[in-house]
Amino acid sequence: YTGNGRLGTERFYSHGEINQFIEDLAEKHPRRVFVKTVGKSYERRLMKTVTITNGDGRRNKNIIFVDGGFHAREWISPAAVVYLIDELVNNLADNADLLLDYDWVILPVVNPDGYEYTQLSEETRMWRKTRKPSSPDCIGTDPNRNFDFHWNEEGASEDPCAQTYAGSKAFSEPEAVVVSDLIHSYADRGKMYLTLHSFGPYILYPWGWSSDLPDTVDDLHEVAKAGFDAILEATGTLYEIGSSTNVLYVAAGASDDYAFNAGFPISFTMELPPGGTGFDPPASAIDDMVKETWVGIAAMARKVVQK
Ligand code: ING
Ligand code: ZN
Repeated sequence: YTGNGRLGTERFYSHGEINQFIEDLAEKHPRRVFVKTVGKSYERRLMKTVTITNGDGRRNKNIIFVDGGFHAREWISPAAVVYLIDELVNNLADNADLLLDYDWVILPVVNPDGYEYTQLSEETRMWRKTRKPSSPDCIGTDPNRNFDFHWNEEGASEDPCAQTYAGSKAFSEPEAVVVSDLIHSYADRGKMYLTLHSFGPYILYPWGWSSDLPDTVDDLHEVAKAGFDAILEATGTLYEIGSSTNVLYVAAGASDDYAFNAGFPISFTMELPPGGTGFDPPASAIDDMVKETWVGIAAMARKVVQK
């Protein structure tokens, strides 16, 4: 990475490189791009958000919040977030409508300790959880089971060695607290929460904690369908849409349920398509995958801003 505020799609980047990328963008576009350190991971990595605006200086616009990298091995997620940042900042001409009444707040890597751990070796490549010891014998909590909404009721494990360990209590993980604090600080003007995972392809909406559907399921479905249609037309990839529980499995304590309950009227987990053995698409697949993902996200955001 050359430090010029552009990150290509030819390889996966480290958490440090992604942080440097957003810092460089803020330096290059001081009226449009703002970086804030919002917390630290268990291993003390700095967690930074980048806020992207159109530079008109208007305050308190609506918010679209996007995060990636909850799960360590899902590398395509931070890659898609990096591409989204690049599009919004460096292609304002095509995306002006998405920034007119909206600012975008983005946390590219929620679980940087896990993400860095999976980059160490072949043996650690499939790590999912955080890296804080969970018992004398095991490490890590599933950050997407650690949120304080119906925490640990269904589809989470109480075994500290399990992949879906919910944690010793809700918000036992500093990384989940960082996301929760952001959700609350933007809830009053937050219009869409979007968290990128792999692998699907699915666009999932609440609830994950129960098979019940929210009262506003038609609104959720309409926005998801806009992403589905745009991706199908662009590449032919067929996403599946529905509530997490009904499409996938019941899982309480996930971030999308939490954001939705906190006031974000649209809240999705987008699970990008598989690659390689599932979680490990080769670097040569990044470019097509992140462009396809952006087509879907832009279409969903367009539906939201037009409402
Ligand atoms: N899948 C998500 C998981 O955390 C999910 C699916 C999201 C379930 C939201 C419930 C609510 O298990 C992956 N691949 O991480
Ligand atoms: Zn995941």
